[in-house]
Amino acid sequence: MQIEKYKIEEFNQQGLTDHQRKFEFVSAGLPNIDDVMHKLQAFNITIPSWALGTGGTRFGRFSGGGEPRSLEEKIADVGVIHALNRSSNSISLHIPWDIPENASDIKALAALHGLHFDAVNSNTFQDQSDQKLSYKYGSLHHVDKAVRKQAIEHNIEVIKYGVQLDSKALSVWLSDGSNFPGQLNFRKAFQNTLESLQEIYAALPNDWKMYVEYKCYEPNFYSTTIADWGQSLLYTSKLGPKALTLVDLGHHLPNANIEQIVSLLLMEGKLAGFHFNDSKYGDDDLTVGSINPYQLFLIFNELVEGMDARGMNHAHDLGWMIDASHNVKDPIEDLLQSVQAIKIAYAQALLVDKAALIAAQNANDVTMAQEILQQAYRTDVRPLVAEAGLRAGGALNPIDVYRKLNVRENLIKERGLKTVATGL
Ligand code: PSV
Ligand code: MN
Repeated sequence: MQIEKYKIEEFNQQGLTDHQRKFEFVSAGLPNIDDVMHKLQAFNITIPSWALGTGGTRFGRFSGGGEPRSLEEKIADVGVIHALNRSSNSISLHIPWDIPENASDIKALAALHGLHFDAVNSNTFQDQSDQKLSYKYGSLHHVDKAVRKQAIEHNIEVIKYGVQLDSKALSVWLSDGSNFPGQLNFRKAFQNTLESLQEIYAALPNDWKMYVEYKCYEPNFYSTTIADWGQSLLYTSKLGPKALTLVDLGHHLPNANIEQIVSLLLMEGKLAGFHFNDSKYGDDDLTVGSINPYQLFLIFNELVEGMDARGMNHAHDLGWMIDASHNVKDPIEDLLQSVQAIKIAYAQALLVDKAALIAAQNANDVTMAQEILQQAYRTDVRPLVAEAGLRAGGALNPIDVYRKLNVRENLIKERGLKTVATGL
């Protein structure tokens, strides 16, 4: 389903006067408003192909219907999101959940929606029906060289799919680990993984990057071979400049200071980018900003500070992606909320008075440093984000327009209530 531009414009007209009043009020006090607006308009967040269907837990899955049944339909759904927010201009595929049978047709379809392909993701955490050897005891770290070889070949195949789609990065997340003490020799598991990653790294095209994602636990509950940012950084440092550490917000032990991790990875030039989500307990994959929006703001504060220090382009020099699951909400609405939350945190971070913050830090003025951050965080930047969407040709209020156009109802009519399995 494609959303026509004139329909979005019609709805925008209805809320325009009220929006303009709010925008003028907020922007009046901001000396860097033009820069902020420019950056907000340029900022896009990738949608993962596996997030368009309803998620679930091992206890059940409750579909709202109208879910995409094919890669083509997933692209159409991302097209809906992008038409509404003008901030989601790419899609990330997980292989083999989504195999592009005819890459040039798929690219052309994506381009019709103004989309391109971001990182491709390999999957060695599940066995596929046509697979010779099992990943029950791991993949790239496996004690059996033949299993490692199979997993390496899969990653190289994923790169080949990515090349056809003009992707520029391979994202590797390994579930490899152990469930019980004694099951694994940590050193050998590390070395096997490193050697396997080195073979994959050697197959990367020159202009590609390799993202190495870490996760503290699950599905393994005693050890994970790439469990934290330190372990990932060890691999990415040994691999070379094309290898970078990917931060998925839900992959840390409780209360980890993620913003500090982000700051140091950035300082070392080793931050790949993000899988955004939110969580209360573990890898909950909740809507971005739904539980701890202040943490998200603090992360963006470090990003803006650190990227500016390195002269990086905010929009293009890191990978920005959502990795969330939607068990009780409409996936498209949930993704619209996540993108909105990311843009709000980014806008707030752009408002931080950096000179004043540096002065407060140098004077050990702890109270003032906190005040400066909270001044930015407590600014209602929603009119700025709405204005950026409007200027880019999107909706003032994407969820409102999505509902008024009955998009989900139309998708259910078109695709039925039948559900498809999404990768979980
Ligand atoms: C693992 O929990 C993860 O965060 C990885 O990024 C996977 O690719 C994705 O979720 C989907 O399972
Ligand atoms: Mn992830």
